[in-house]
Amino acid sequence: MVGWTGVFLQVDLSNNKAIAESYNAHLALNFLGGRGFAAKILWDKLKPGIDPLSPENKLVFAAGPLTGVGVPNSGKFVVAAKSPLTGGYGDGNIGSVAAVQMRKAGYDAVIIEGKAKTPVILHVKNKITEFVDAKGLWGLNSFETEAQLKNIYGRNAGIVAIGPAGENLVKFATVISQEGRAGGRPGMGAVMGSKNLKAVVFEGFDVLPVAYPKEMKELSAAGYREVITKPSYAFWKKQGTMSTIEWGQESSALPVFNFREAVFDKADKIGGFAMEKIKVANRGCPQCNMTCGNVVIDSDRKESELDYENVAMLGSNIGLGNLKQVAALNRVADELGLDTISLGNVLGFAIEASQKRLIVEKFNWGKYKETKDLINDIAYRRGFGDILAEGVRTVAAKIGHGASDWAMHVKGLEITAYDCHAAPGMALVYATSAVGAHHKDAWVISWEVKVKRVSYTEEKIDKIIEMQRLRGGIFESLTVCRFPSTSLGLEFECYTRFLRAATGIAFNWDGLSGISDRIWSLIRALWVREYGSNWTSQMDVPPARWFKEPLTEGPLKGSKLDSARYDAMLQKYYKKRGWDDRGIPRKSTLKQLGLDDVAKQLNKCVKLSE
Ligand code: PTT
Ligand code: SF4
Repeated sequence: MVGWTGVFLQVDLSNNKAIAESYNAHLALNFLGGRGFAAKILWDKLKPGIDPLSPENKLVFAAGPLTGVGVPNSGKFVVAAKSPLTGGYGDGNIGSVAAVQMRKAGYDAVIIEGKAKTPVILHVKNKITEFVDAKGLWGLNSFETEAQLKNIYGRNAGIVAIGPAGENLVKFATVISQEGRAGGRPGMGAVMGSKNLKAVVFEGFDVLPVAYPKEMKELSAAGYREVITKPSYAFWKKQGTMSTIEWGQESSALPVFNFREAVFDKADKIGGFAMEKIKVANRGCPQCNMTCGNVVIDSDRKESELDYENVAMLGSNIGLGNLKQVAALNRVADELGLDTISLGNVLGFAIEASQKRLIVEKFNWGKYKETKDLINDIAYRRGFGDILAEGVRTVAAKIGHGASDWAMHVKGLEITAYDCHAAPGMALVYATSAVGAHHKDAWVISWEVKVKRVSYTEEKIDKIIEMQRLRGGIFESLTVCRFPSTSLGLEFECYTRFLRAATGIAFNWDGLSGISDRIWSLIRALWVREYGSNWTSQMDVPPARWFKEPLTEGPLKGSKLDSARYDAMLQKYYKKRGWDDRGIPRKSTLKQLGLDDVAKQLNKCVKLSE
């Protein structure tokens, strides 16, 4: 087997044990890497029904056959576990030198279980794994932690760390690297914290073996060259994802006032062009010449790295129209290790609840200082912040009075920054994403606004499935950044050529989509195994707000989703996926995907349809 290291590192923090374990080619060929490996590992090794914050949960860092071999934008890996926020499968994709170094240390994945007695750093240096005392680092923010670890292990060490939010088990704490890379929205930082694991440091010195080294070098060089020649490259380098603010405003798709509206009167103040005026540098993942992280100087005169999601969720969604202040909130979230998307949601929810006088605390739209204080309260679990740290699903259930209607989440994971009052396709994307509401698997909305926007057509469902195959399955498992392909138009065939040079195997679209479908249904099986008889098709329905409360502003004023048409679209989606009317994979589908054992096991939790 060439192209994969063929080895996982199994770590038990309770007993300070680390064992390298070989895996077979069957696993690589059927699950590829990254998300595919994470899902298979969790299916095989995770005991169903465990508390996600208990030592029994498994935290998986998994890379793919293209990670670190020189392919453009391939310095990424997946971090996965059972999510404390959703109770189902959780993962995120993070760009970091750590991804490259983990592979060079000889591992395609590291699987961490147990709980250290006192805070530790896991240090993986080729074949040697150390458990290093981290008492002196516990309590530091993620930037300080990484800086101290770089002083010890050197500038080339790959580091992923948590901040105080992860230590305090905030359910949407994320994992941070390189002062602005963040991954694992569904609480992967809290899972690290629950294990007393402050950081993982990777150092690797192996040359990664590939099947055709010369071809790989040439293809990679050509890939980098091609990216630069793409027509939108120059603009991308200026704005990265930030131009989506202007697009969102024009398209009535911005999240505004807790997703109540979709246009923001101060959009131009927080958009891509406003950002350009305060931008000082580009930053990014390793092995990338697109470097989409926009570094700006914030209102605290510190550097902050901006992407669309951060700005929309900490800007328009909470009514804040001052970009430097938005950047300062973003910087604080990075330091504390809070996911900015879920954070923007809980903040918006808290402000709305306060305005509706459902809580005694006083919060207001667009107030920088009080919002910053509340963010700190969430990370340190003080006062009302302690309740918000549980995520909007739980807070809404506590508050009652119909608050669940405007708690903007799917399956407990807060919605990312696209309003769907007038975008049924995107609503279906959120509802059926692998981890809860996330756009990563299928950003269909930019296509949707161009084609019969407020329609519930079969064409939309097909487009979503095609996108989920490419992004949610293939790119997440390879593991490479999707932006060269989805934002600049690098052809899909490049990836089959990279894969052949890495592994010697001639994968094509059909083969790769088959793998992707296998991973997709396996992840669904993981969810169903956790929820058992509580699983219903209601799990795949977006928040009631979009169905009940039409937009009151902007060109699409009056728009809202239609419940009956949405349900019909969802059922058609299930059918195309080979799932039954509850959204559970059929026995025949699992068998056809080579998941016979999964079918047998799952049938013990819920009766599977034939
Ligand atoms: C991702 C989610 C996103 S998606 C953003 S901005 W985006 C937010 N970024 C955060 C941040 O920053 N700080 C913070 N404290 N929390 C944050 N939460 C949010 O996390 C990121 C890029 C981006 S920027 C996107 S779309 C693409 N996502 C990819 C993906 O998912 N898969 C893939 N194969 N390639 C991708 N390329 C792009 O990567 P989650 P990163 Mg992230 C400051 O992890 O959990 O999936 O949430 O990885 O290295 O930071 O790159 O407009
Ligand atoms: Fe990372 Fe952005 Fe480059 Fe993708 S385009 S690899 S997210 S820096």
